[in-house]
Amino acid sequence: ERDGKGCFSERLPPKFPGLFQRPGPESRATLKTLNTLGELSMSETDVFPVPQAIADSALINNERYLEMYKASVTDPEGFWAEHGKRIDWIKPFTQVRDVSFDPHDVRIRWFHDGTLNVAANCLDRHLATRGDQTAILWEGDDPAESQAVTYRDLYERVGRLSNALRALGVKKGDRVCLYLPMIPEAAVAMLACARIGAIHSIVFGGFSPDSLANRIQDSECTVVITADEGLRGGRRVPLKTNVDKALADCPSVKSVVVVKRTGGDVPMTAGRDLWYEEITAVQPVDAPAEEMEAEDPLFILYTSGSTGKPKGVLHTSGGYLVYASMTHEYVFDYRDGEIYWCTADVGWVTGHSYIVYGPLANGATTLMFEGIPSYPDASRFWRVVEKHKVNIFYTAPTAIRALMREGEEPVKACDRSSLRILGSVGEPINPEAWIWYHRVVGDSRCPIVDTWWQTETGGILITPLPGATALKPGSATRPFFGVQPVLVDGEGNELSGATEGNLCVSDSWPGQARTVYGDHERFVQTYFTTYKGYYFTGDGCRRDADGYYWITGRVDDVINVSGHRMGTAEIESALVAHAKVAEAAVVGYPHDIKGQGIYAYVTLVAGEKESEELRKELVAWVRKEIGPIASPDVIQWAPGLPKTRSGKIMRRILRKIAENEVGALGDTSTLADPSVVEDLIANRKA
Ligand code: 6R9
Repeated sequence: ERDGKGCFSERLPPKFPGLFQRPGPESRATLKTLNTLGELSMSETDVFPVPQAIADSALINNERYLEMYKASVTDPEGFWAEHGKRIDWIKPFTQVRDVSFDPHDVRIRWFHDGTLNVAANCLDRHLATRGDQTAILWEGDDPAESQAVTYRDLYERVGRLSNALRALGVKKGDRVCLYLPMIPEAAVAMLACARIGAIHSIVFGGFSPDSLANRIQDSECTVVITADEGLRGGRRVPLKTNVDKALADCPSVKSVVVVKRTGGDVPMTAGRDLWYEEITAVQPVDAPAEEMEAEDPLFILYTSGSTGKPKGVLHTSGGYLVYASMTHEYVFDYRDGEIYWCTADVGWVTGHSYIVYGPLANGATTLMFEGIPSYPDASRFWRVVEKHKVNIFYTAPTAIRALMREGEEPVKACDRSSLRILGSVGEPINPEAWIWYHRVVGDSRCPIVDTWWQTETGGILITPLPGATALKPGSATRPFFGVQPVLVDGEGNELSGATEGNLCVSDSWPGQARTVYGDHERFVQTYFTTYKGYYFTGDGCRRDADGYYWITGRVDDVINVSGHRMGTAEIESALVAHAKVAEAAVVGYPHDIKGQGIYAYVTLVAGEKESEELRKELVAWVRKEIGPIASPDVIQWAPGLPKTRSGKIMRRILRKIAENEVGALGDTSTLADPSVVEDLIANRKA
């Protein structure tokens, strides 16, 4: 059984057995009294109250949170009519929302009669007041390299590229693929697309030529913007070479624009490939901004699901920008003049909303980091914090866990007194990592905002607000304004009070994805049919007596490796595409650093021999097919896979074996051949 959707009854166990000690009934017995939302009832050891200094100065305190949250769900029209004004509209909207989650008629429109330009909101409107302020503070892979790009510089760079893209024939609605390293040109390219109304589709530089080709084909991009090579941890990433390989199979692409990053020697195809520096140098800096409707597309971002190929999640302009900018301001309690650093890559949604669009719409200084946390050494993050006096720092639990291993010295060696707020995103943070982040990195001074959201949600949905929310390590705490989380059982019945279930959302918010590019039916099927009337997130979740939400991980066949979403079906297809593989099943298992690791069971075709050499070959094969982020951590040879009599693979059993929970296999009576399981247990890879 691909027991994907709605399999709450077969929910995965906690990702960190023994480590991820979510408060169980025992610790709840220490509670004083049960209370309403906002008034905490836990013992002091479980809760980190809002520091007084932060509560006094923050944009939103708890009273204000409760008031605004109530207004946002009792009168969403009025609430969003007001907050929709936080961005500049060319033609102001008069309509606030038009929403239906009915699977026969899924409709999500926000501010739909308004017009705007997203790039003008991120650039032009700041020129008069903060033209000379740094917009992008770029820190290179090499610690000796950094660059401050002011709002005026950024406006001019975006203008030149907008004109250059128009000269290449790119018009409103065309798709442009970006396959770039973390350099300012990545933000410039996003904003240039937004300025001329082209739809960008960013593909993370860690994806293979094949993955890149599939994404380019699916959205029929006409232009690719890339760099000669990327630079990460001192190593070169062959971006242009990967593009050349991908384009063997992408007839829609007419031009490739290449940024010179390393100066590495890369072949240029005459009539197709152009140097970024050459085509932008000859263009003027002013480029008229296209007037876009609120519901015109802004970007496509591919993400993995439980079945099939990655989906092109589509976000539009008005609602997305309102939501990205509002959450950036409130969740990080962002103040004018602060230095804000999100360590994500622009290849993921976090980079879209919280490196580029949210911060720039708010006129912030956003730090963009090209490198990795471990280069040149394990103190790199903290050296950057010290060097640039970072005030707000937002990263992923996997990075925290990796750095935790290096001890406290690399952190303590650097001055972190500028830090005010810390953030976490991408996967559940285990309390041990949370406490270390809080105590060591933040010197027990800085609130941690554990922000839960998804590519599909466009922005943060469940999160503490620094001045309002007492924190519990491991909990994403409470919903943001306008967000109505609902927990349902396997049949879709809404559960109330302290409980555990499948996490859904019962009403829309402005940042919600509008469709899957080119396949609206798949959008409806994936998110709106499992539980009627709700948006289904694919995550499991617990709600405690204080109304706090604790995300427990995916309930479908998606695994989260170092904060990166991977569909197990994709990895299986890649394995099966190898000539020597007959069958493969992939599951997640708890991994100390990555959160989840990739565990693959592989059945070879008859006559092929299991060997260490072949194991390495298969790992390399998956890296080539999908990219390094999909490399299996474990390959176990499986003479047979556990199947039902009707031939369906029982993944529940495979997960238990991978997790080494072999005592708890559950019901195995439907197995066609029980001896298969005994063999797998006996040959389990540690
Ligand atoms: C923003 C992003 C989404 C999936 C999501 C969930 C997991 C993200 C989390 C979290 C627990 C958090 N996730 N943030 N789980 N606590 N604070 O990561 O988007 O790449 O689409 O992944 O990541 O499982 O469903 P995306």
